[in-house]
Amino acid sequence: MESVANRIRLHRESLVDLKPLDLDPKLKKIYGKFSGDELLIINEFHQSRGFRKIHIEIAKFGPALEILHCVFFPDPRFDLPIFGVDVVSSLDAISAAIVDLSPVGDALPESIERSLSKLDFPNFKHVRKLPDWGDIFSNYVQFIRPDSNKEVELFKTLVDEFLNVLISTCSLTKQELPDSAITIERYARQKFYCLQQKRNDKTRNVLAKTFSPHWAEEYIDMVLFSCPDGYLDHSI
Ligand code: BLA
Repeated sequence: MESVANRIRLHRESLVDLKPLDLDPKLKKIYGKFSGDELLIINEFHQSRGFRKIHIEIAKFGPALEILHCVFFPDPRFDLPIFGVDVVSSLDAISAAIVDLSPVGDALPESIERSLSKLDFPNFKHVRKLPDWGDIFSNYVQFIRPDSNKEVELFKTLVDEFLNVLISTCSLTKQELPDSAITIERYARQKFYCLQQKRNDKTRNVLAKTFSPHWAEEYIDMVLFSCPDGYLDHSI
C-alpha cells in the first residue's frame, strides 16, 4: 500500500500551490479496537491549483485488511475529471484494485480522452464487474483482482500514467469563474459522484463494524465524500 501511496505523493508534490488542508487533527490519525484487533486510519488532505481536495488514506483493520483510498477532487472552476484509486488487500492478497479518471460532464475533457486512448492497457486476467452505482466511472476505468506481482506492478504503472495525464492537463487548463454555469454544473456532477460512492456498502460495512454505524455514516459523508453545499459561494 505504501508503495502506491508514495507514488501518488510524488505526483502530488509536483502540483502548483500545494498546501495541507486545515482539518480536524483528530481525523489525521484515527485509532480503534475491534475484537482485539488494532485499527489505524491515516489521512492526508491537501489542496492545490486545480484541486479542491486531495485525499490519501491508508487504513489498517487488524492484520488481515489494508486499504489505500485516494481521490483528487478537482476545483470545479477547472475542466478536470475526478481521479480515484481504491486498493483493498485482505490477508496479503489484493482483492480489488480500481483506478479511474471519472468525468464531471457528459464526457471526459477532449485532451484527457485523447491521452487515455493512447495508453497501453494491460490484459489483466481477472477484470471485476462494477457495481450498479459504478456508472460514475469512465470507459477507461480499470477494476481488477491482480493475479500476480507482475499485475500489481502493471496496475501501479497505470496509476502513474493516469496521474501524468491529469496533472499535465491541469497545468494547461485555465480556470473559469466560480459562478459560471459550467463551474456550477461540474460541482453538481462531483456531488453526484459522491452520492454514488456513498452507495458502496462494502466501505460502509467495514467502517460500521469497526467503529459504529453512526460513525461510519459521518465519516463517509464528512471525510471520504464531502461535497459541501456552500462550497462555490464561500471557498473560492
Ligand atoms: C470495494 N471497498 C471495497 C471493498 C472494501 C472496501 C472492503 C470490497 C473489496 C472487494 O470486493 O474485494 C472498503 N474502501 C473501503 C474502505 C475505504 C475505502 C473501508 O476506500 C476507506 C476507508 N472506492 C473508493 C473509491 C473508489 C472505490 C475512491 O473509495 C473508486 C475510485 C471503488 N471499492 C470501489 C469499488 C468496489 C470497492 C468499485 C467494489 C464494490 C462492489 O463490488 O460492490
